Amino acid sequence: MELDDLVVSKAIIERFSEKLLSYSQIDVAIVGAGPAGLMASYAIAKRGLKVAVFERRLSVGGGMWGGGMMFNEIVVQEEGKKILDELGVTSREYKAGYYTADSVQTITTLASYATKAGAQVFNLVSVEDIMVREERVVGLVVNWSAVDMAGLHIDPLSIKAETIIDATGHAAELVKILRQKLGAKLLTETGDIIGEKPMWADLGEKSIIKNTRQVYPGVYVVGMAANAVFGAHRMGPIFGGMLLSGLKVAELVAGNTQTSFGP
Ligand code: 48F
Repeated sequence: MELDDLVVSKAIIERFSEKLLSYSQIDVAIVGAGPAGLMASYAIAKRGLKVAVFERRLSVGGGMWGGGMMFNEIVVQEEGKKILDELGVTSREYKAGYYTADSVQTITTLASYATKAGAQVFNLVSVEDIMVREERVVGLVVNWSAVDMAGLHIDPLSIKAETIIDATGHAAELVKILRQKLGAKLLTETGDIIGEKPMWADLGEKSIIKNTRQVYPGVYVVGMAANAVFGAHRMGPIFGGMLLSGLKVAELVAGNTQTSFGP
């Protein structure tokens, strides 16, 4: 059979358009495909909700690829190791209570589980705004990252979602937009973004579960964004908290119904 270049192009255009249309109105929209966003998308998809992840970069995985200072190993504690075991990621004990794993294997496994469970990742897409109705966030405003990078004056498109999750890491970009554009009073102690505290792995990891919660009607925070918004410590290249935070937000938005791990 002779391959037709035009068929290849049309296949891509049609199939991508189908995906985008199908995910233009969804149950849950996650901003950021770092470890927390990916874990959340997997656990939410497993619970049967329609979920998409919008990721600015070409690749998923956020800050996990580079481990610590470009040494591509991550550390997890006991609770994190349990999740890695369930996902089938190889880990090794370093000292009692500390385990290491290859960051590339961890991300690729997480991404594989998430997408096979039905989470749809839209990479190369930046979330630049929120869509609101009265006092509730009802969707996201998205554009190609390339448009932003090139400084082109091109209007975005909108995605409607019942629930939005800010998984943008240290920057907590979505919640920042909420504050700046809507002047929204957040469900934090001060009503504002409290801001991330310096490195303290133990406290950072412990507080992230408590901080993974609703921050405004329809909007949740997960991963490092949760600690940044609620004013807790950063934790550096220990990643158990990111995975646990992803599972927690899935329980909050989709109920505690997941029975097992698996694609
Ligand atoms: O930064 P990131 O990995 O966040 P995370 O999942 O994990 C934090 C750790 O990597 C590390 C740490 C570990 O202990 O402290 O920092 O909480 O992933 C965030 C992702 O969100 C994307 C960004 O490119 C990255 O892949 N992102 C950020 N802002 C936007 C966005 C945006 N406006 N639109 C789309 N994607």
